Amino acid sequence: PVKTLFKIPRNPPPTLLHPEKWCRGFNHFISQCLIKDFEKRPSVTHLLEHPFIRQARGKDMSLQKQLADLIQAQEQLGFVAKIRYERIHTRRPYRVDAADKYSLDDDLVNLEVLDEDTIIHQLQKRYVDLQIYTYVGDILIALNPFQNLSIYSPQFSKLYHGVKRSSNPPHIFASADAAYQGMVTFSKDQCIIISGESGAGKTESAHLIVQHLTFLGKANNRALREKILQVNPLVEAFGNACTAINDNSSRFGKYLEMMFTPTGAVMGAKISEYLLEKSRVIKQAVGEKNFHIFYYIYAGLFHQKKLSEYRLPEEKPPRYIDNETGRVMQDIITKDSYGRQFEAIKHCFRIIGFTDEEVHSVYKILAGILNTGNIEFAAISSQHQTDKSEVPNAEALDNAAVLLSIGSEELQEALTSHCVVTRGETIIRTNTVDKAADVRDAMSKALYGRLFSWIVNRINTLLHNAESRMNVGILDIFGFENFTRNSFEQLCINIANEQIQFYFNQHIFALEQMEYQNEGIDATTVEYEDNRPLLDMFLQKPMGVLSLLDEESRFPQATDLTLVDKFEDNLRCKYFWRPKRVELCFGIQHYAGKVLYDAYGFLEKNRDTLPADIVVVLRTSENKLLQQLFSSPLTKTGISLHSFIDTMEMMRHPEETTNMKRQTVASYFRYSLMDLLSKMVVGQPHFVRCIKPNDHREALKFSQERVLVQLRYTGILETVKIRQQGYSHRILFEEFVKRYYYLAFKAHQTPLGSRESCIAILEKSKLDNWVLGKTKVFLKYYHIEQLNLFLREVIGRVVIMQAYTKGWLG
Ligand code: AD9
Ligand code: MG
Repeated sequence: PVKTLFKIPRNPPPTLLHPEKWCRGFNHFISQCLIKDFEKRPSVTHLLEHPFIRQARGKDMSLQKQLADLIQAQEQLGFVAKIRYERIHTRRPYRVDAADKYSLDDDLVNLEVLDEDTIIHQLQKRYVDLQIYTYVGDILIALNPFQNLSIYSPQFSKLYHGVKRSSNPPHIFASADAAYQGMVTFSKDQCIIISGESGAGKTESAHLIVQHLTFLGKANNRALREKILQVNPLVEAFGNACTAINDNSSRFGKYLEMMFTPTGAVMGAKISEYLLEKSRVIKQAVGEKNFHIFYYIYAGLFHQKKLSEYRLPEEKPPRYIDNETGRVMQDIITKDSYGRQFEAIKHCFRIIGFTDEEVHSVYKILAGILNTGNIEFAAISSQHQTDKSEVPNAEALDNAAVLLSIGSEELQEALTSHCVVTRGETIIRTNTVDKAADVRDAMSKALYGRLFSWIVNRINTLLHNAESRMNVGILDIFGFENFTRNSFEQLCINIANEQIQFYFNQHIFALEQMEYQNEGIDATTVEYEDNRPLLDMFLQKPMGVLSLLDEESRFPQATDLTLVDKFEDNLRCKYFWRPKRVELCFGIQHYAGKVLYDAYGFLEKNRDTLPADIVVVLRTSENKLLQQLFSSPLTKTGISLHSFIDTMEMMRHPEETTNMKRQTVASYFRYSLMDLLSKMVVGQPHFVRCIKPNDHREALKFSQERVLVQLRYTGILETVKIRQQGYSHRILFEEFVKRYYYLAFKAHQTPLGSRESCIAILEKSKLDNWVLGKTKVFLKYYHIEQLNLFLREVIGRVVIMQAYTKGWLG
């Protein structure tokens, strides 16, 4: 049972929520010092002993009164949050004297027995107690609760703001806070890498991190805060979809950088998107759906009776969104959630700053894509020509053309025929029915892919701020996937995950152990599963999977079968195998498990060709946005690399735009991976490992088997070992002294950046378990936290003293 410690006002005055306002008239820094101090030790007696207050009490009664109010309000708020936390989150009774509520089992590193069994039991015990977060040193494990927990309110953001990590139970806010504090304290970019399989909770975690970071860097700009909070919902409406595993599965990789001033005020944001699964636009597996936005817009317009305005049929939803005939319409009529989402998306567009004209163009293009999908083809057979096709349903063609603001005859022409230039002569060839359908679908995919990139780039332009100096990047990519049928998209997704795992290994194991050796430090070597050979198998040139795929894509005669033969001949390693009797199948032993791929359509998907005839027609569009999507020049206007490559290719080989020399998806993908890595390596990494406790999306259900598999492949056991034995922070002597000399030396002293100065600082701070190498100080993850707290206290004291001498306190 939870005891209510304070009477909580039923309608707390609004000032209660704004600590800065209680101490209006005080120096901001001083009030922040007091608040921080209080948060560290929520006790009135302790706070009254603060040197600042002790002096103020003797001086000024009104000041004293204000302070008393501040303390009381702060105390109520703090305790209210903590009581709620106890009740909701930990179900432990709250102890009044618990200044330090850290419990040993919050961090797996504290376990004495280190084996899989113990770790699993520990996580299970916590999970059923609704403690979904657990630390492994500085890494956070997040188990998907599959239910809404009330632990993400602003009170919780406050609770986790700038305090020692051990003051509270583990939480995603604490990880966000660590990144933020790291950025502000050391003026260094940070990067939070969220990994885990599909449906494990990466995207939710990313939202929560953005929420907490906007809270921390709120500055005075509420409008900007609002804008940043709308970015994720907007981008996800276009980039997420319902899959067999997750109703809100990310079908693209996202790296969101939040930009800050040197003092930590949020200034803007920037998104980079990776490899949108465009093929979903034209076809979805059984039980899966198209991108959310199509349903939102169709339902929204249906309820507003505006379908006809966008030339969308009312009786039967377009083919692209109704793969299980009838289901969609039933959902739209019986549930209104899609319609509500449509309103929410409209709101996102408006808040972020898209103009009405832009939004209208976006809707028109979306409706245009849906109509394009309805265009059918039939063979015209005459005596001489059997491979010609025509469009029997002219209405769909006209609708698409009107919505895309292009001529319907030109569109039909571009779909049913193509130009070939040979020896300076242009010849028109007709398309078969199948070919015309392929061209149609290629056009829809290109339209959607470019629209998506344009939206992302437009957001970046609207939220860009040239003054920002530092950033915290948040990586949320599509998780590892293993379906009954796995295609080209799954291969790319899984390679991306392989790369993230490699990055994790490098950071946690490889670099760490190399550094011990170089610095002559005796630390036990921890064995871990290195996925480098596997990554090489995918990425190396010229014999890696992606290179072989590209090579085969260049042969006009190649088929998916010759591709698998080529893999079999060249990939001679234990990670690749080819099952007997299933021709187009091949298997790969990924770090996260075995996956069987079906190579059907690999070559076509990799070529991803968009005939020049279609580009030419789309460029004639009277819709300005559409024109922009298909024309050069690029980047600044926000056109994606895809469009850039098309343009370059067209300029270089006007006669061969449909041939296979153009950029393939595999090479673009390789480029994206490199780009992503280059962004990640500049920042200080923080890792969040999401784990899916069961495959049925059920709350409180913990499948030991499923969790064990994930613990194994993510190397959690090894991580616990290395975090227990190792030193996660390694700082050059000189840098260490520069950062922390305040802790042992006077402000006017200039100690040498030497071994001796480091020892003086470490001894003065009364830390133990640290080690000195040849050139660096080796610290455990908790040392840094301790040192930073000491530093903040010392600096706080200095500032307060200065405040007195300058008479800021009236
Ligand atoms: V995928 O690789 O994009 O297919 P994610 O991103 O790992 O996957 P996601 O964040 O979308 O998974 O989580 C899946 C579902 O789990 C969500 O839709 C929520 O219903 C649920 N979830 C995840 N985390 C939380 C949480 N902290 N609180 C409540 C959660 N529900
Ligand atoms: Mg996701």
